[in-house]
Amino acid sequence: MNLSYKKYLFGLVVVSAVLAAVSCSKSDQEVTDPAKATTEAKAPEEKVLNIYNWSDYIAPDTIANFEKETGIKVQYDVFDSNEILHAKLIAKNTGYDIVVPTSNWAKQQLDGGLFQKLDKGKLTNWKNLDEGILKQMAAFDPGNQYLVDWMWSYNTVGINVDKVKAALGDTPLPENAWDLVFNPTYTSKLKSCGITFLDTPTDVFQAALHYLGRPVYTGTPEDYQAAFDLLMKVRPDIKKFNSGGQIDDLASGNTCVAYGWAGDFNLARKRSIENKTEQNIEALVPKTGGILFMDVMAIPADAKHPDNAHTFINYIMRPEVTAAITNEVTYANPNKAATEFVDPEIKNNKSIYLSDEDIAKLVPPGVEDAQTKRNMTRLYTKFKSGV
Ligand code: N2P
Repeated sequence: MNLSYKKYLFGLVVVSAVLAAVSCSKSDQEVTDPAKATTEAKAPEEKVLNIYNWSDYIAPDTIANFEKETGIKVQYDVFDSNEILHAKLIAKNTGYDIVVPTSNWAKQQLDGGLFQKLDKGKLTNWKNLDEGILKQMAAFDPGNQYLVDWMWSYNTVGINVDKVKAALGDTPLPENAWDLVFNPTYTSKLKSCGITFLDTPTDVFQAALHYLGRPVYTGTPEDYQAAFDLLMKVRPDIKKFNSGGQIDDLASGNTCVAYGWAGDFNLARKRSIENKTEQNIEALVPKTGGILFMDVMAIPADAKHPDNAHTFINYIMRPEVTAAITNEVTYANPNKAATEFVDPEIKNNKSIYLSDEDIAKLVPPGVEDAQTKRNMTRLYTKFKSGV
């Protein structure tokens, strides 16, 4: 073998070793850091993330910890109605990178092309999610391609136990908790200590339809008319329509009965204890079932920071991060790995983490079409004005 051939062979070995090292480090990168691999092709995103979520729905350090860890600056805005979020989404250019609609709205938005598909390769914590919840979500997000649950709960009746007992006098609490907001025998007595309803057509009609034993999401115009007639009977007894404000109204003793979200009723209970207002608040679990909902994270189609959005969603799917939110806001999360980090008091609260029997009774998430939603809004406006 002459020297130059030896040199040539040596060169070949060096070149292939370098090539192997390069291709190995590239494939390592693809496996461990897919986000980097995809961003390589485009200009890196500015370190900004705009989030639009429900009020009272996050732990005090969730955002601060994320910012510290990633250097991404978060603008976090809140709403308390799906109608408000929906109006922004259909007008486009919301400026948001993550929004959190409820299941019965998300499907319509998804079908309308308002969201972008998740890049599951970037969501390495996906494995922590509860299979049962993913299956429920597949009913409105086939294949779980667009949405990740933030928290879940159910619509029900919340009461201030002592005030309600006092207002009812000799009349015992009803077997069916829904009677407290839909049966004039009870509402006429409870109006003295203050009844509030959520201020949103969909949730109000869902409950009225459920109380009447009619289809909650797929009713005919005749079903909605019957629900309207029922609502009008209790209308004179309703003090106030508000959604986000129910927590403080209950915690301060301003109201004694509310139709709303179980999670918020438990939060009102917690807030009353923290603020020492001594109101005994309870989320009731109706015998005929509550109405299950999921509030889901989605990335708008025109989001400017989708990579940062994925980083945030993946962060939320960490067991400790989502458990801290549950511990703060008393809503159940969709993360099976998080349960061990949830405070025992919350884990054992049967109106937050429902028994299997009570879960089976919940009305599963569904979707009303746009026409039905318009009809509800028309009837709801009449109901609210009371004429
Ligand atoms: C949280 C409100 C949850 C909203 N405070 C229900 N979709």
